[in-house]
Amino acid sequence: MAGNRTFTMIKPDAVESKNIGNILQMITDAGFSIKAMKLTQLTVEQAKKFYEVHSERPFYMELVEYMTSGPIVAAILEKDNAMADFRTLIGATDPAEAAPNTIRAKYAESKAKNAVHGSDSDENAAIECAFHFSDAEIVG
Ligand code: IDP
Ligand code: MG
Repeated sequence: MAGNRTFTMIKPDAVESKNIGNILQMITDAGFSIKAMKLTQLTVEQAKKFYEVHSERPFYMELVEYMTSGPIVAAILEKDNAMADFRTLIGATDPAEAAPNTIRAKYAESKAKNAVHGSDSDENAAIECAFHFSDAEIVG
């Protein structure tokens, strides 16, 4: 494998604002290879399960409602140091605090509607890739 893998979603706000292409361009320009990708819409059950770690947080139901409100693009990305480098590329959760030229600084609307997801550990990356893709859907 050329590097290791992380998982991303282009979230409903960024799909709605027609930034799928701009965000994929930033991702590939930063050296990530796309190993799997699909346009899909999460069910409430899927979103609740995906974000289960946040189930005690006050914003949990708002997050589930938002993540199921429209289509998303789910993808598996590969690069050396993929998880950490992708977190750097996306920037802080709140776009007001995200470094300039990060995906969230450029395309996120708010701390809730923040354009993209990125896995926060290699262990979670593997879980999240498997949550959305079968081995047969991963190329190479
Ligand atoms: P991350 O996406 O940068 O890892 P997390 O703290 O894991 O941030 O939160 C998961 C997602 O929950 C965020 O990306 C954002 O969409 C949403 N979220 C986080 N904090 C808040 C909040 O204070 N209000 C509403 N939504 C939030
Ligand atoms: Mg997180």
